[in-house]
Amino acid sequence: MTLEVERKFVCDPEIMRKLHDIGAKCIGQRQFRDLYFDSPDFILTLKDFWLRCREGLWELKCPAVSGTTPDNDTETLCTRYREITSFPLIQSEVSRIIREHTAEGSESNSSQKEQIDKVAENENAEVCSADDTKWLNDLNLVCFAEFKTERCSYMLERETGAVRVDLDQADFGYCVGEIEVLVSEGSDMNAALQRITNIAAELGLSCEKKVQGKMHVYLQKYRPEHYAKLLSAYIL
Ligand code: V4E
Repeated sequence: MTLEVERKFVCDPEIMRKLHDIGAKCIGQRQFRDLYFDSPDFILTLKDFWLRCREGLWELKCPAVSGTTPDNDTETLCTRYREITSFPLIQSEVSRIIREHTAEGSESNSSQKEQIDKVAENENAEVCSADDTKWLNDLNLVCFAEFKTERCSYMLERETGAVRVDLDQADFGYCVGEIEVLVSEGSDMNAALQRITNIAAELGLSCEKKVQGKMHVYLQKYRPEHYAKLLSAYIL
């Protein structure tokens, strides 16, 4: 399983020149549309799970167990998530979370529970395609965020490994940069964090507060109730 470790940063007007100066190679520019899904009472995101469909490809970002309490700037400024991209795995993981939540309360009736179980057991696997919405309906999942991003991606090759930098411009008027390293679960996390810190230093980024992601700004702007719930649960 892959872990995505990343640090977001504020893009200043000089960022492209700085990337060029430190030897970053532009590896492409693309535009994509993201749709994010959750239950109407935010079961997934309140547990820090992010279910997304990007141009027909599904992904579930799950909180990675850090094992340590953030005690330095690197830890605090970086996020890490486990990424699941296999559609059947996403379905079973999402239905497990919803089922567990349902078992804790008594909100669902028996037919809803049956539908959740069907998705969990993946009975629909053969008929599900990326744009199939039946499984979303069965789990009572709705789209809570939809936006387009224009992304310029760069790659930096260092002795310790490659580091990716993405510059994102969202269609609701927010720009953000990300320094990102992908690591396999169980590999040296401190080394990954150090690679990110080194690139941040090369780019002259100061040790500032954690920078808001696109979702943070989107929810604040368009979904204030959802945003408030996540803030009070310390998810954002
Ligand atoms: C994990 C997460 C969300 C899902 C989107 O993640 P993000 O990496 O911000 O988006 P994007 O478009 O860069 O995805 P990629 O192309 O890298 O797959 S939305 C909110 N979160 C949680 C979160 C958080 N709590 N704090 C920060 C700084 N970022 C994300």
